[in-house]
Amino acid sequence: MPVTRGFVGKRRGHERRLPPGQYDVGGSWPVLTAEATPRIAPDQWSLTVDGLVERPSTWSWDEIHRLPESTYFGDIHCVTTWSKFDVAFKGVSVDALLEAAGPMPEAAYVLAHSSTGYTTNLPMEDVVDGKAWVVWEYGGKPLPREHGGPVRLLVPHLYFWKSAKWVSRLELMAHDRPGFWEQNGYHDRGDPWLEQRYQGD
Ligand SMILES: Nc1nc2c(c(=O)[nH]1)N[C@H]1C(S)=C(S)[C@@H](COP(=O)(O)O)O[C@H]1N2
Ligand SMILES: [Mo]
Repeated sequence: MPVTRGFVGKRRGHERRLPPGQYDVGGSWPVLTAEATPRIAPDQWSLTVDGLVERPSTWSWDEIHRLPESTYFGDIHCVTTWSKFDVAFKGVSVDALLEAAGPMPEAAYVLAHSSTGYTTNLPMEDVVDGKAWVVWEYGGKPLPREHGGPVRLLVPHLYFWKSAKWVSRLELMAHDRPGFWEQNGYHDRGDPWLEQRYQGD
């Protein structure tokens, strides 16, 4: 029956897009913050890439805007089970920052720091080759403060707790060091397709 086949095909497409245990949150964008939302003026903001790099580097708001612009259009997935389809972010790729800073061969992990004290850890493989961004625009508008504005990290292929809001530093390290949620029971890597929500998943 062609009609049944079409229906099944559509459902399969949707399921392919939604990682296991997730639902489509639709038009809203929930705010999830474990701390008070800071007010950071763009001219007070800066981002440093240091640790195991040849050239420790810091960019001001103006300086980071001079790097080649890069965009993400796609989906995001929160460990609290909402997923949001077709979001558009603009900023720079983490690759561009690393190219300037020159990671040393021993650099195997990154600890992303927020100016609020929040941290989250990532293997280098998860932030290179066009998989991670530092972003300041959402849907063509400045990134809202409650969502990490002026600038947040964006690692959309992992659960959203890896996308540190109000990002201020990327520290390259030889050894893995758990961040805030990873110390509090969340999975070390957080791949939504493997449902890596909590330690032991
Ligand atoms: N600095 C900082 N970044 C953070 C958090 C936080 O509490 N502080 N929460 C994380 C978590 S658990 C999630 S799910 C996402 C939520 O991002 P949103 O509020 O923009 O949806 O931000 C992540 N980044
Ligand atoms: Mo979260």
